[in-house]
Amino acid sequence: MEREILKRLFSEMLRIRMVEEKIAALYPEQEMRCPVHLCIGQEAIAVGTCANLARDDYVLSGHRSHGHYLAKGGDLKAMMAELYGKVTGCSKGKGGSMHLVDLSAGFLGATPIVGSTIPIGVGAALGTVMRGEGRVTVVFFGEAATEEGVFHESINLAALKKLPVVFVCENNFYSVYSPLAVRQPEGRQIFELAKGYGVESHQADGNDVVEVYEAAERAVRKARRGGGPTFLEFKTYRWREHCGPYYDNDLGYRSEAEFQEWRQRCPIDRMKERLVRESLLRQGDISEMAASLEAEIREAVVFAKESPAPEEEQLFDHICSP
Ligand SMILES: Cc1ncc(C[n+]2csc(CCOP(=O)(O)OP(=O)(O)O)c2C)c(N)n1
Ligand SMILES: [Mg+2]
Repeated sequence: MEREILKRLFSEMLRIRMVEEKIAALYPEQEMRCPVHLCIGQEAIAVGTCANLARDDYVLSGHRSHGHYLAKGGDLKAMMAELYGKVTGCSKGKGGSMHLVDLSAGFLGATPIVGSTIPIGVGAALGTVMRGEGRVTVVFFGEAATEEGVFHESINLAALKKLPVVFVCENNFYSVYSPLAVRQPEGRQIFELAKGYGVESHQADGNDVVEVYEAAERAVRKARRGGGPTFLEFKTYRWREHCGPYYDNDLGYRSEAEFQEWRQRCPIDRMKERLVRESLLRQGDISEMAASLEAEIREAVVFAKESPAPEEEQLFDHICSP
């Protein structure tokens, strides 16, 4: 793999991690009033996948969308302003963390209704084919979305019409506090579900950004040449609480030992070790990278905090389409 791509994958993961750590640090100030679902620990999936996409390809996401939005090239300042409910936010301050959108970056949107963007992604992909545009559409969702009927209807249509869609399932084993054991039959491999629809399907390590990149590369290339959809299941782990800035292993729905095991498999640390070992980056380069990201993030927070809230008379604008 080219050195520049490896470095880019690392710096983009680090950027998402630092943005979310900043959100977590500032959240207790109570100035961000929307719920936040952090993807800390899961960054490799967003980055490794989106690194294969062109700016005008499409991405859709769900409630845990900061990483997908940023990896697709969504505007950081507009995202931070959205979290602060400001008029300069990407949803004009009315959507919050779970309604990110940046059409200029091909990020068609994120919504909190689990599974709801899967049919929208498939419909968008159908549109691109009907218009002969050659774009690829990626839909990111958690493993719980595969328990919904809409997932099955959507993947069926994508298979039938050979649509250029890549379904990216982030299997972090939990839906809020419910482990897979109480939701799906023992022994099921989620990626096998897609095979039942005749869709090519693979499972890979979601904490290894190179593995993600290579799996996504094949899927995107296949979609682009008219070969139809692919389903990718990436195993990973959410580090923090389901919703909010804190850790919640003390609640007892998962064990501290399980968390620590995944903590050791941090996608960013693993990539950093590789880059240093292969002399692609020195510790000094990484510190410089972090300093420049810190400055960018600080600027975005200042922009968000200093931006005005929407005016009262704008309250009902942009709430639903005309
Ligand atoms: C249709 C629907 N049902 C339930 C919820 C409540 N809910 C929000 S996030 C979530 C967990 C989803 O788990 P998963 O898809 O695995 O994503 P993760 O949170 O693990 O990233 C649930 C049940 C919802 N938002 N939408
Ligand atoms: Mg999950």
